Amino acid sequence: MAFRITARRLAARVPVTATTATTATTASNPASTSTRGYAAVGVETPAWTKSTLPIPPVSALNASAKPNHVLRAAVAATEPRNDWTREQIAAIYNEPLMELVHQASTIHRRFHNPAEVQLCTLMNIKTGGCTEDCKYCAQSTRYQKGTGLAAKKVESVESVLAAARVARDNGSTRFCMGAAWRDMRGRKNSLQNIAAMVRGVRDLGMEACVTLGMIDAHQARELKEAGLTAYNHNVDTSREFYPSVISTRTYDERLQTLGHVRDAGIHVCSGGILGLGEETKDRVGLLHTVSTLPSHPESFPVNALVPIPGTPLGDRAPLAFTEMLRTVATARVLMPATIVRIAAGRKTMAEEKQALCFMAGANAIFTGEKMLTTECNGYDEDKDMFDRWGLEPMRSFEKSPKPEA
Ligand code: SAM
Ligand code: DTB
Ligand code: SF4
Repeated sequence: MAFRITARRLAARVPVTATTATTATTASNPASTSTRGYAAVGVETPAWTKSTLPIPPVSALNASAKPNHVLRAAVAATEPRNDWTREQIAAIYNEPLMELVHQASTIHRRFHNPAEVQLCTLMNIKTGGCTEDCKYCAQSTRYQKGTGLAAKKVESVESVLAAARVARDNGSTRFCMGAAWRDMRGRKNSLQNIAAMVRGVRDLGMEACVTLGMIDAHQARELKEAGLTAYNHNVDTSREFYPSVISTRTYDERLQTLGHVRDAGIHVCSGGILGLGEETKDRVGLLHTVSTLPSHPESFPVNALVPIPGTPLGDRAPLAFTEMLRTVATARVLMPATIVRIAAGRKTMAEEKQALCFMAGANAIFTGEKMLTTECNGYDEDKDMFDRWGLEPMRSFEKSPKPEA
């Protein structure tokens, strides 16, 4: 099924004029029930416009509905800033949730087209056998006995490009290739193969992203030369909580890789994973790390833990959705120009919850058959959801221009 512009989407695009809004709110004037604006677009006048109840002025708003001063200043900002303090971030994160979502939505509409959501498809190009010990991950050899996941060889360039073509034909504009590696040391041949995959994906007119573990400055430059659009490397959580999740590489090593990616001129995709047993202060810490980088990541993925039986976090209870929503909304406020991506955990998220995330500023998803080892929301399921909510796929390179030749 192809993405299509439905009648409802077209109707939604016809703006209700200022005249309509004014006449609808002038209760003492009989002309206030004018149907001009609605009639003009062939839509029946909504009942609320016929109300004769007085509408209070903005100054009469309940004090609790007004955002705190940190959020108010953030809403008024005209460009991204990276001098946030943890206290400021906590003040935003802990704002009454409806107010936070409303303000995040306001910022979202200033920096992005709120109807557009980027579609990205993931492919696991090297499954399992990873030497790291990330406690959430299905692909670590440490938990292989419990997970039963067998390590596989690297996929061929041809099979990767065949999958990218399917993704493109289903509306995805970004293709992300993930490998279960700690780093790229001693993988010269693999890097050349991956460069060929990147070139092939770019030739299909798609943005290319890879996530291969740690890379050095030289490897980053090679990937840039191949035309790589973005590199995904998550800091995952706060600096303080990180050691209770991963012991085989440090937080600073992750930041070093992000520095190499940025220095090579590749877009940084770096986010986190929620529901690991962290506290609010750790989600605030995660947001602090990324929003105070020298420049904000172009993309911030928010993963909700998918508990994998056999891993140390395999039986963790799910995180409250409101924490996910707060994280998305706070990210939108702190990093207004960044693409905020709902990543792992969407498969079990009701459509209405996803819609709240889009409202709060999320504007990218992974779509297709699979994430890396777990299920993803399929193409058709997402197309139907987009139709129901008046969303449309973001065009390629609209937010991330094609790197120079
Ligand atoms: N090996 C590479 C690395 O660690 O950078 C790339 C792949 S790794 C799977 C990418 C990210 O996926 C992790 O940093 C984590 O945020 C997320 N992730 C992995 N397993 C997950 C799970 N079970 N639930 C939710 N997110 C997960
Ligand atoms: C990201 O932040 N999330 C994606 C992508 N970047 C590579 C990976 C999610 C993995 C979910 C668990 C799995 O499928 O194994
Ligand atoms: Fe390896 Fe990445 Fe999984 Fe960690 S998250 S075990 S580095 S594949």
